[in-house]
Amino acid sequence: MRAGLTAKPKRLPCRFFYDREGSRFFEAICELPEYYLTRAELEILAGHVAEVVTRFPCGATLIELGSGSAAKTRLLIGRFLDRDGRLRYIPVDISRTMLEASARALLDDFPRLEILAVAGEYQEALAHLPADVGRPKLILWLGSNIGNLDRPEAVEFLRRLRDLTASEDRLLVGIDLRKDRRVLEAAYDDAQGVTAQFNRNILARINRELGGEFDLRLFRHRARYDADAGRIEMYLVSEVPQTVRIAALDLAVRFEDGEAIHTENSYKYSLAEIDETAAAAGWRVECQWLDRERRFSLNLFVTSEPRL
Ligand code: AVJ
Repeated sequence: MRAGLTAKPKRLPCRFFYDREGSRFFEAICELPEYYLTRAELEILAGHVAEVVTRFPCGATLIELGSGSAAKTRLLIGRFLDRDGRLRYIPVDISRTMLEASARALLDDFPRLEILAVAGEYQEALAHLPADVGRPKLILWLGSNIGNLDRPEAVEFLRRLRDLTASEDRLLVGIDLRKDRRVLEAAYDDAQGVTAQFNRNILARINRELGGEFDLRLFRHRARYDADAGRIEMYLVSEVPQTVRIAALDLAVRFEDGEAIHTENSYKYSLAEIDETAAAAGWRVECQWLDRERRFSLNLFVTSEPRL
């Protein structure tokens, strides 16, 4: 937080959005009429779970990066359990509270599911996966969570995943597509102001956890689409000149009138960019499905090179 707030221009890492409150706001975003991503991905998944599951023999392990409430994952879990009678599920999420709640809810509904939950950031969590993770593996990276990485970072992370996988494994990645600016900007600046609350929660969290004195009313939510970069950028813009104290950091942060904190990037891909990104990281797009309105893609990646 200190590094970001003393940087020029100011920025905060988007992973800090997801405390208990932030995770709730995000769940609410997923229900918004403007936020088409979740519904589009669910539509695709519902149409193709069987196709995904048939590629795996009995006894597969499901690993999910950024599992959140795991609402969409239920389709896959249900299908695997119907067929195999058992399944090992390893959800990884930065929000411990969300992870615990979703694991409990899943066990209530699927008593034969075996869950090993890992709370942490992706990179860290991957290092903590048990050495005997079952084979074959299906790794899920849904919801366009890839969008928070810049393009070189996305390649680098996909390469790390590739290094963990064998030829019988698969990676199922949900990726939001480039599209009309109006559709994108509405999805990240909804009429009810839920995304604005989600964005401001990062300041509320500094207040709660670090003794910050941010007045949330003095920061405006801003979302803009940079069509060249293919990314939505979110900011919190100071509406007045002000100085904000943060006790635990022993820091006073000065804001000029209209000065912004960059809080999130959400990258969008063309179909060609998906192919290029996969290829650059040692994957091949085995299957690709779009929703009816062609707003979102679900991609089944398989390794393109034999492992050394
Ligand atoms: C969780 C990163 C996929 O970028 O669409 C939603 C986060 N931010 N609305 C996204 C988010 C504002 C979301 N991801």
